[in-house]
Amino acid sequence: MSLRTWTLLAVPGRAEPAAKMRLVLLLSALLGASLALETFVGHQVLRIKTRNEEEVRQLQLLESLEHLELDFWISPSAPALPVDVRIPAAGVRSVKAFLESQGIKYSVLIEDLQDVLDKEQQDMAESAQRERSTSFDFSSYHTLDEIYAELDHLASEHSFVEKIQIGESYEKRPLYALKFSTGGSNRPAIWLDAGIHSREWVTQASALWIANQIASGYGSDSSITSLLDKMDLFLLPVANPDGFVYTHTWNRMWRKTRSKNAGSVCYGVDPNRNWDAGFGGPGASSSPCSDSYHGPSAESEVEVKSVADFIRNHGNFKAFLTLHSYSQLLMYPYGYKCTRPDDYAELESLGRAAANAIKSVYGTTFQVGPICSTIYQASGGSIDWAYDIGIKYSFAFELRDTGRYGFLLPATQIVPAATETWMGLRKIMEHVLKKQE
Ligand code: 0X9
Ligand code: ZN
Repeated sequence: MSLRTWTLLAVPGRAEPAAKMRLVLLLSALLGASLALETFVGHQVLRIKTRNEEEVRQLQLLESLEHLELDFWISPSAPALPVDVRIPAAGVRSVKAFLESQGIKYSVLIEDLQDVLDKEQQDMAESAQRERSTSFDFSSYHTLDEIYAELDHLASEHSFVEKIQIGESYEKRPLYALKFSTGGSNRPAIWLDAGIHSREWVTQASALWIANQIASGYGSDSSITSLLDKMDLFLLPVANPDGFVYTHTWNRMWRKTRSKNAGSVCYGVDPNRNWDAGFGGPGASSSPCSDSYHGPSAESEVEVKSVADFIRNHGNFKAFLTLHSYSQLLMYPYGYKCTRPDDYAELESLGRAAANAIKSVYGTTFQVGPICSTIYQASGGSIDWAYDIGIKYSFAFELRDTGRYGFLLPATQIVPAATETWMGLRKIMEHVLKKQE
């Protein structure tokens, strides 16, 4: 039984609506704190600024010490790039003492993670109350069931939008995508996914807003209309549904899939280290307890294999776009190696044009570049796989913010983040269409 059902069942039937709502909120809070959701009281997120290779090495050493249970939101890679790390309450003092003893500079991004999580839960509960009488609220976070219901709703409202199932997760949840197609057979297509890392909630939420934008823009927005007159678009808003449900019910900070690892007590594989592109190379872990565990073999995760099979079977994809958070980056291959792709010049200039389009909305800056030099070397990533099978326009977006809230971006920023991201996506899609003609 889900948390939500629990709280609803627990409400006495004859309570007045206002009192009932207070009870629901209270019970959700109590249940959230005690029976279900893991709490993060006293956890801090630090931003560490390294100044040389030696300091990077110190942090990489820290990252390798699994018993400390540090959660690197941004892993150490090069001196110029920031490192963000969540530290459980018990370790805050000693990690800070270690950094100070080494002369490594840091600041506190989040004082107490649970305060931010409580606010997020409260926002969701309030929006769920508001929504009963109205339509889907794009400016709040939603459960998997709510998102899947909205896919049905979008498909029912627009004749050229269809909900398709491309597979089933490890825990047997359907992998639903929206197919936007105005005709033809097996037209050249664009792929867009979100939420392969389950805790990156702004991505699933943005994907829904973007789906609605595209659905309602056909026939009125010239860019969407000319695109869908020639090409199909496939949008997978929750690429890792098991992980996503887990972030709602047990651990908001869950990133991986939920598959069982043979011979280990730890669950899950990093689905963005599981693609068949430099599999098992640098920037992936062979330890099942690591958040960047690559898994036993490429495509061992059914969520990854389902998408890879779908794209291979279709055979006519021209662009592969994927949404992650956070850091405000727009990246292209490669991540598993640090050499430039053949299409470097075109991808770099298209990336910059997309970043300019993003910036034109609210002034948000996205850095552009290959994965390896922009964030860190990471093998087994999806866009490298897509590029290497011949899908030239392969980009990974890292949405808002740059660390103030990290993965816990307040719901008030969903629509702004989605709006600016859409401008960047649209720039890329227009270019892909132009190259088709
Ligand atoms: O580590 C990752 O997988 C990505 N960063 S995140 O903080 N969202 O986990 C960056 C990797 C680049 N993306 C792809 N290779 N698709
Ligand atoms: Zn991610």
